[in-house]
Amino acid sequence: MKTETLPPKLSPSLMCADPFCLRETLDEFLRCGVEYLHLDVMDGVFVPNFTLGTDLCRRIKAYSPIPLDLHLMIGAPEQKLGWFAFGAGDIVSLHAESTRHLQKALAAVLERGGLPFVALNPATPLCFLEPVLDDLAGVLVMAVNPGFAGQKMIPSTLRKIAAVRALLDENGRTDAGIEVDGNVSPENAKKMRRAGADIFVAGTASIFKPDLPLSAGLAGLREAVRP
Ligand code: S6P
Ligand code: MG
Repeated sequence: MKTETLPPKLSPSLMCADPFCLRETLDEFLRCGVEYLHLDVMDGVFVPNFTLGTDLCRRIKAYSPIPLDLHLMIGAPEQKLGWFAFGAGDIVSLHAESTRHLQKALAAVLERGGLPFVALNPATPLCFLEPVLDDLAGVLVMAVNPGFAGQKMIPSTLRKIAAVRALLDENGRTDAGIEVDGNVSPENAKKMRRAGADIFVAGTASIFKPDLPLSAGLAGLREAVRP
């Protein structure tokens, strides 16, 4: 099995950031060279929480040159893509469980220059990926049930990452990325990297910790996933 082929990238989760310091936080992420900004959008129906809204996502897109990593945890996302500001090079993750029109939704992201990723909840099997292997730019493997920060990694996640990597590689999609979200501590990230993940969502398990400078948290996570 081919793993660790794509370079590792970090995607800090802004739902974990202090909203009163958002500008300073975004500036610091730029200085630290993070590759993506992970924006969690929840609608209170697909997942039991509300987080970042469309206006805030638009303001962040307008302010920061860092590519977005939009994680849409909303019902029928294909009807709502127009509400979001994204463009060339931005990841847009759509949950396979959230739409009856996954292929159509992925195609709509690609049409706007975005990178369409398919997100899978922990209990969602890989067979959901098979019909859309040609339509996706990557897969977002959830290591926790989405809705909240600060949860524990579900151990089967590591097997799932490896299985997704194998499925992609066997189908000629060595170019497609694997992002992992939820409890990406430096210790877990090392194992996730070995299993084949290449984009790591940084939340409370790694960089948003009391008394830890963001730069130190990012450096620790980067070291953990170093090729
Ligand atoms: C959770 C959401 C995530 C969290 C992130 C938090 O539903 O999709 O992106 O913000 O997982 O990270 P941590 O390190 O607190 O688990
Ligand atoms: Mg997320």
